[in-house]
Amino acid sequence: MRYSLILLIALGCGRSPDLGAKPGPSGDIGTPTTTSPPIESCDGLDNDGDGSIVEGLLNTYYIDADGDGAGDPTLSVEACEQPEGTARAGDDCDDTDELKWDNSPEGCDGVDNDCDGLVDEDHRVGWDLVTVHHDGTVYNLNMNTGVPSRRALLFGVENFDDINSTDTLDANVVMVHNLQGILPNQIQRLDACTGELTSVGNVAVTNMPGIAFGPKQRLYGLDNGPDTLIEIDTTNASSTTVMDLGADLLRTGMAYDCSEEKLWVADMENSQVFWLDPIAQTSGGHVPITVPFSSVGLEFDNTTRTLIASTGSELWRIDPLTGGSTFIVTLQGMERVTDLAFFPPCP
Ligand SMILES: [Ca+2]
Ligand SMILES: [Ca+2]
Ligand SMILES: [Ca+2]
Ligand SMILES: [Ca+2]
Repeated sequence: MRYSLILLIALGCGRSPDLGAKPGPSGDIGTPTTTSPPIESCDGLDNDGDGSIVEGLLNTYYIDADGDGAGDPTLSVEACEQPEGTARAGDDCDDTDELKWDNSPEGCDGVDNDCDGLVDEDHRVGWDLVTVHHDGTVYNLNMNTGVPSRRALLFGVENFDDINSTDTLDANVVMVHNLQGILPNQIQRLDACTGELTSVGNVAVTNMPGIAFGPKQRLYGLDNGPDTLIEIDTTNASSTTVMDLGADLLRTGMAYDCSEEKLWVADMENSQVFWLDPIAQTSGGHVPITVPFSSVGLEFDNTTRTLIASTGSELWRIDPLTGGSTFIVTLQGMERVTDLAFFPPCP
């Protein structure tokens, strides 16, 4: 018995609670001891002592000579930090031109911004060909079938019957010109998706058979009384004379070629098209056309660099350089389409 008691004391009472585990440096049980190697940093020193100063830390940067934020893919440097005059990506298809880089949006500026060989080709691609009609409806016009589809019903002004010209600058700036009514030669702002018209003011002209946004996003109109081009203030419809047209005009349409910065005029009475440069105040390019107009709507199609004209009941395409005119389609159920413009699609 005496020996058994000694054994029980040895097994049950002499045991240390930490038997078999060595405390780590922090005092935690079971935590192994570790030592981090020195980390190489971009400080010009060989931090990890392997004989190399900056291994694994260099980035590639591309020379950006034209400062457009896109680098020349053929000229790169390796550095820890981005040097001045470089870009992170080598995606500049022309590092001598700050208006060009890979996949740049193709702005209408006469420049091939994305270097694909085509100038301003995407300008207004996907937009709808629209007429703001005297029956109080905004229609999309299908150029393949000639079938109009209702886009919006006009509201906000009393008289839609003499709407005769329309143009759009972007999704939020659309101007409509009303020939007569309570306020003749009224300029209205149109919400092109809801159809709401808001009056801007009355232009002090004899008669205005065409408006178009031109260079520097300014709104221009034709005054067929004195036969002049005028500039219209889009906030209050006040106007100033820009230049004489040098032709006796009556029924006309006007449209803007933003690549060449020219306003094109289709002149029904004299069966011709010609261009106006409102900045240089010059005109030219008069060529005869054979389009059977009864009224004139006009828009410029940048993709084909041709004019699209409505005669009242048909759509025609005009090569403005030669005057060559081709029939496109009959507008189904429509007889007095007097205005054409590309509008952005509605959401
Ligand atoms: Ca560049
Ligand atoms: Ca560039
Ligand atoms: Ca292009
Ligand atoms: Ca362009």
